[in-house]
Amino acid sequence: MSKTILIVGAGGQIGTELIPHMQQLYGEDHVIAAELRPQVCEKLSEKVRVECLNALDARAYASVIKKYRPDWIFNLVAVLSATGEKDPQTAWHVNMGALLNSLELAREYKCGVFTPSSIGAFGSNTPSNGTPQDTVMRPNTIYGVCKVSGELLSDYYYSRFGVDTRSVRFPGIISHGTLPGGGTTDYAVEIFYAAVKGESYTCPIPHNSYMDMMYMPDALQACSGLIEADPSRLKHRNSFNITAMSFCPRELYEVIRRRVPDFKMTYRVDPVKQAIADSWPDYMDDTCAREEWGWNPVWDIDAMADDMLRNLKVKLLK
Ligand code: AKB
Repeated sequence: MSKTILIVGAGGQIGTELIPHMQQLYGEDHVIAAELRPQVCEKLSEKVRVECLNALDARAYASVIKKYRPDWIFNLVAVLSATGEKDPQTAWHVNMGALLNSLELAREYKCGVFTPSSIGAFGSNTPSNGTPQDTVMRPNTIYGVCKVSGELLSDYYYSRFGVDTRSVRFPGIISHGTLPGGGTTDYAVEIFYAAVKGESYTCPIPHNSYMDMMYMPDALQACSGLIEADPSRLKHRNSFNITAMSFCPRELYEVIRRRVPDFKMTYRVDPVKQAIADSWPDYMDDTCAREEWGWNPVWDIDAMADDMLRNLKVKLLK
C-alpha cells in the first residue's frame, strides 16, 4: 500500500539516502524532505519535494504536516554523541525538542513516527557482549540520555495516545553518500575516504575498541522493514536492537589494507570518543528484531569494504 513519508532532518547521512529508498518504494510524489539548512534544501530540491523547516518551530512544523498529511514522519533530527558532549544543553534542546514536536503532531494528525535510537542508549554498566534487547540503560553521554528518554517518550505516546511509534537502535552506519558528522563511529567512514585518496588515516578510537556497525543498504532496509511490519507481531516498539557486524579499528584497517596495500593508519586517541566507545556495547543481540519483524542484514565487513572502495573511487577520483 502506498504511503506518504515526511523525512525531517533529511539532509544528513541517513536522510539523503532514505529519500531515494522511500521514493523507490512509495513513488516520487509520496516523499517529502524537510531540512533546516537553506543550502542543503536547495541541493535536495533537485531530487525531492523540499520544505525548509526548523523542526523546533512547532507552528511551522504543523503547517508542513497539514500540507502533506504524511502517513509516517521519519524524525532524523539529531546532534550526535561526540558533538553533544561539547554542548549538552543544545543537544538536549534539539534532540528532544524535535522529537516532542514530531510526537505531538503525529498525535494530532494521526500518523506514525519513526525515530532512530542508537547503541548510544546503552552505558558502561550494560552487558557489552551480546547486549540483550531489554537490559540496563544508564548511558554516560547526553546523546544517550536523549536516546533513552526518546525511547520512553515514544513508547508513552504509543500506550497513552495510540500513536504508531517504532524505532531501531542503530549502530555506526557506514556509507559513501553524505558524511556523518559528530559521531563516535565516524572513523569507520572517514578511514575509507583516506584510503581512496591515498592519504594515511589518524584514528581517534583505540585499536581494540569494538562497536556494532552496519552498511547503509541494511539500515535503509531496517527503516522500511519496520514501518511495514505487522503491528500485531511487535512485542517491542521503541526500540529494537539491530546490528550487522562488529569490529575494532585494527580489524577494519586490516580489511582495507588487503585491498589497498599501501594504506597506513596511526592512532591519536580522542579521550572523549574513547570514553564513549568504551561505554557502548561490543555487539548487540538483535534476536527480537529478527523474530518480531524479520530483520535480516545482508552486508558483512568484506562485502561492505569492497562496495565502499568501489563507490568512493568513482566519487573522489573521477
Ligand atoms: C554516533 O556515533 O554518535 C552515532 C551513533 C552510533 O548513534 N553514529
